[in-house]
Amino acid sequence: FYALYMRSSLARRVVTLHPSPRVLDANSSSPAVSPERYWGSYRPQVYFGMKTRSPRSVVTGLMWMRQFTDMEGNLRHTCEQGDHLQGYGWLMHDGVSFGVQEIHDRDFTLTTEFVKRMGGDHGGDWTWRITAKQHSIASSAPVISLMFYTATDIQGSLQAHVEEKNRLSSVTGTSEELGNFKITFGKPTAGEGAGGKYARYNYLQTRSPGLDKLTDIVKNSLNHKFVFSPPKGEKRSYFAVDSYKVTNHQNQQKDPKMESDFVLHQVTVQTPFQIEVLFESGSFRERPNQLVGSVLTDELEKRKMAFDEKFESTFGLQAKGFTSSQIEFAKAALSNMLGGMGYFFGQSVVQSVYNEHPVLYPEGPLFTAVPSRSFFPRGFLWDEGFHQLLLNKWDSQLTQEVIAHWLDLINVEGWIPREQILDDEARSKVPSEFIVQHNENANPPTLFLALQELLEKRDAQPESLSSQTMLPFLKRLYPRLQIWFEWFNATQAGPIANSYRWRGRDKDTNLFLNPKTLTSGLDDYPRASHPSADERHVDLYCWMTLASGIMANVARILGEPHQVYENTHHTLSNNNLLNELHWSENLHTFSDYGNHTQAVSLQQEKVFVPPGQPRHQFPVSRLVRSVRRAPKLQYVNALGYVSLFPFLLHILTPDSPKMEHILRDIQDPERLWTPYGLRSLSRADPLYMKRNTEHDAPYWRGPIWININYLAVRALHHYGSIEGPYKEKAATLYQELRTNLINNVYKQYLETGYIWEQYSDSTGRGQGSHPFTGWSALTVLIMAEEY
Ligand code: 6A9
Repeated sequence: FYALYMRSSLARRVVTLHPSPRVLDANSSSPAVSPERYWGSYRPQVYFGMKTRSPRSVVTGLMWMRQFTDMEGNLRHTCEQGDHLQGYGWLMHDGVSFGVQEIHDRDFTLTTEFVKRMGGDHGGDWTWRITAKQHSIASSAPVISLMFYTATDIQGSLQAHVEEKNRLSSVTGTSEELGNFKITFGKPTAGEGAGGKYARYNYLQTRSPGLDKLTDIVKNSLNHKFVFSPPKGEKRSYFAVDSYKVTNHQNQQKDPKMESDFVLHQVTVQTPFQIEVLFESGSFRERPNQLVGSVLTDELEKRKMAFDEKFESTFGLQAKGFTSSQIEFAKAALSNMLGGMGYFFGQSVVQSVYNEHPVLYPEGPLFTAVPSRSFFPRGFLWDEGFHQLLLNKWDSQLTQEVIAHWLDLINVEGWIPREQILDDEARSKVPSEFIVQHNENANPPTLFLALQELLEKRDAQPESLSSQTMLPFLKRLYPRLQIWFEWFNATQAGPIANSYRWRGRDKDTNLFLNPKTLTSGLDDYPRASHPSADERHVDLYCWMTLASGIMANVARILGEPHQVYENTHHTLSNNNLLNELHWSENLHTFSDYGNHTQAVSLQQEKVFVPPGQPRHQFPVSRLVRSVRRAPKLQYVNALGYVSLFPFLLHILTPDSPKMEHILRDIQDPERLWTPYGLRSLSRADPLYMKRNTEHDAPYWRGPIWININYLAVRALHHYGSIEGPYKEKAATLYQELRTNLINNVYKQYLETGYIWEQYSDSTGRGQGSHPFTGWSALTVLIMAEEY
């Protein structure tokens, strides 16, 4: 019995939250405490939508489709690369009160703007303005259907108000978090102050089994029987929402999710046109006027001006002489990180060795930026530290809140799940094998980088509001930081004293050219060919050096005992130890160590599919790894981002002779230097641009990544401004690398309409997921020279 009890209590640990008081009060996101941030564009996964920062928020959103086109299924809703839009994203967004977005569809552009107005007890009002314009007047103006919707998520209710047959003029509703509210749909005009336009109206009122099903519901309700017949134009039938049957009524009663209301207003009209949608909060009683028409225009103008001013005073790009087009690019980069912030609520699926099956993590909120609105619109732990480097410059209060949300997710062991897939919408985007998060797995503790920035800003601006809230914030954060740090120190310890090792490498060594290390964040970057407990990883050693230093600082500020952190930091910062553990005399580079051989390759192998499988009896060929020489314990012969970490995180002393080698590798075009930034893996490396499996293209084996390049520019700036034998060299390289990075990311943006996940080291072209305005947006800081 005792053994059983032990086992089940061990099994529960992974889903037991840390007992220290939460950093965030339970009501910290409520409209009473934080009205300005209640409503927001916190649904980065849709092209345009808003919700509140509350558990099961009522959501609002926009779908659209072009009529009379041969293109089937051009309904747009969630951000999808498959939609092949020519570009979309926020041009301006202050993270709080307004935003301006442009969406370039095939032959027209939608501008989506929102402005909020505070009042009442529920986060106030807001208005949307959608403006549609065709691209070229050479062809006939496209007819577009905009579909504005609102949906509840289990709680709350909505009532549709229909006038003139099919025109939904408004939706009223009530929910726990919003009280009563009303959404009014304006009629399309040819522009502000201009007359009305011929339009057709349709609406849908139904129930939905979940927010992840909204697109399907609309698709299944489309009917082609409606007729668009403008006064002087041709009569044509168009697609519109008609009726949608909730199928299983039995189910509807049992599943509370079937209780969700879904109301959609479709307006079909020819470009150019403009439409406004007004949200009014029931508790906002004394509004001077309605936030529509010229009132809205004036408000928008004011916010735009304030945004421009704050942008210049924060980043100073005009003063630095950037062109107005470059500055617009930088504004878009920042705005997309702000406009890409999401408020997610739900539970991760996690597993420890004590759980036979995956289990559900406790429910909780996460307010976070996301790397990519289309491909991974959810929180990633180490991405977030980079995001906050930029956002902290804009709004330190925001950074504090985000860090608090992440640390409030920590469990009693000190573990934070790396990828936060919290609700059905998030889950619907992830293949099932990637959903479960394992508690042995780390991810670089980049939030310490963000904390470092917060502390520096506090020193620089002691009078600011965020500096004043800093102490109470740090106090509550501290026990969580402690256990987080301890978790890394204990669970990711290496084979010998003061060394560290990433857990969770791929185990099936036969299938991969080099088993991946997703936990390090650098996925397929080459490590020891044969994962083993003998490994030690130089990037993790450096992360721990950084983390221990920040821990010591925070402890000192709080008057807590700091000796242990200081000692760790002192030990790890000792370059002799670093050299002993990680310097490869052979390769003249910092390096991982482990059971390794260079003599590996992928070979075609003919195999017979086992009986019972569909292609039984036919030989199929697949790639398997062949090892020509047995591995042995040695330094891993790879040169790339991992080798640079002692430099990237400023652990090398400025007079270290290793600097010489590092700077040489950096500036060598045969190794890391390209005209577009530093490549992730040396061109001379045996695994340079090698696939890991048949289906797994090189990722961190050559392409240029902006987060690490940001660290590289920052390190060159650092070593270029402190005394040492390499000062001048570093300063020169700083200028060149900075220029190359800015020019390329900017050029690709102009050419493609997007900021990208990574850039080709041979052509500079953007590649991978897009838009990717997570860490690639750090280009703004590189422009501003804010490190
Ligand atoms: C898998 C695909 C529709 C990979 O930016 C997030 C992470 C980084 O943290 C990491 O360092 N990216 C980098 O190597 C993207 C990870 C995406 C995983 C999504 C499911 C969905 O298919």
